[in-house]
Amino acid sequence: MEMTFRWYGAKEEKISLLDIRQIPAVNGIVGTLMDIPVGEVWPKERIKALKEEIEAAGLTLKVIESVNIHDDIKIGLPTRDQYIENYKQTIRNLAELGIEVICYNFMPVFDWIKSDLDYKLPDGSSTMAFIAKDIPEDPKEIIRKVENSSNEFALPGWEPERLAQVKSLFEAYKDVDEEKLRENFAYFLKAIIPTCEEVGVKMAIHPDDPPYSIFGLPRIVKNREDLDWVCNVVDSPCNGITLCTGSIAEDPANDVYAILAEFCKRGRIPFAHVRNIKFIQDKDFYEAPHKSEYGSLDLYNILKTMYDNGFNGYIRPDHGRMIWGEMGRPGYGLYDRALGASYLNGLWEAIEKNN
Ligand code: DNO
Repeated sequence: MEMTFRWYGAKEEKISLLDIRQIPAVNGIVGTLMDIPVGEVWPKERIKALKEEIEAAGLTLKVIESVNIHDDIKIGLPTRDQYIENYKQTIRNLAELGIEVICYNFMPVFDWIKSDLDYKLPDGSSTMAFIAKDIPEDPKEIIRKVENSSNEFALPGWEPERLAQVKSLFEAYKDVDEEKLRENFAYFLKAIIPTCEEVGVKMAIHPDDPPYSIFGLPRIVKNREDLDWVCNVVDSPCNGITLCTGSIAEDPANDVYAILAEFCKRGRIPFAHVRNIKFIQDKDFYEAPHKSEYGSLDLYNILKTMYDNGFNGYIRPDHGRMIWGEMGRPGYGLYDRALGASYLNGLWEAIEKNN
């Protein structure tokens, strides 16, 4: 297991690499190039510069999150082949610079959806929440809501340029149902996984967040059966999963422990996002502090299941609350994620020593 921390890049962050270096036992950065438009090739020089900057701070860069997928690929337009070629070139460029894992998602239009980015907890901290009745009917409303509470940071998957086209995007997806989306996903995986095998990179699909349909958009990475489909459609260790405990568990019908056990055992989880959520009622929840007693998930059991089933990939603490007066990108402040990393590291040490 190697503990990592997501970092958006010097121009996009208040958090410095040195801040991260000072979190005990966090050695790796989960990096990105936020400014490269979706669909374009990530230039080698830019990846090299990012890697050098991170290494100069005494950290490593082995995981990228995310290389986003152009909508033409998800919709299945004729232009997809060029975007797929670009994606393959990005994979090659990343591999040349030592990247081992690429986290990505296959969700139409939105990356993740929450109703609240500033949900107040009784201790005065704030967190993100999903409360079904607060999700507006008009998807444009949710964009306005997110923009108003993002503390002026661009949020992953909510880049303003893309969202400006939200109406035409909905139009473009109107004939894409689950079956069609799955077909397009299979086409993409069949095209890129051979390149990953050639250069030694693992793709790691992030589950849908939330793992059920919203705004009538299709969802195809939402439960055990979907993950099984992904792993079988191209049966290769390079075709893996970013197991996000928070996202999978947002549907109470999903048994996150059984899913972790199965796919760790199958060697298909190179990367995990580990966070806790607390159900309020039905599927409504807020993102809780990592420690088990604050949420609905048992983080000890999560890590123990991973350990027992041979997990040896990268982990990151997932979203944290805003605490100690910090203002920043919702979910991605320094302090609560650092607490999360330390807690997860502590659990892991105990599990390891007990075995
Ligand atoms: C949210 C993240 C997601 C994730 C993407 C991967 O905070 O977990 O935005 O990075 O879905 O492509």
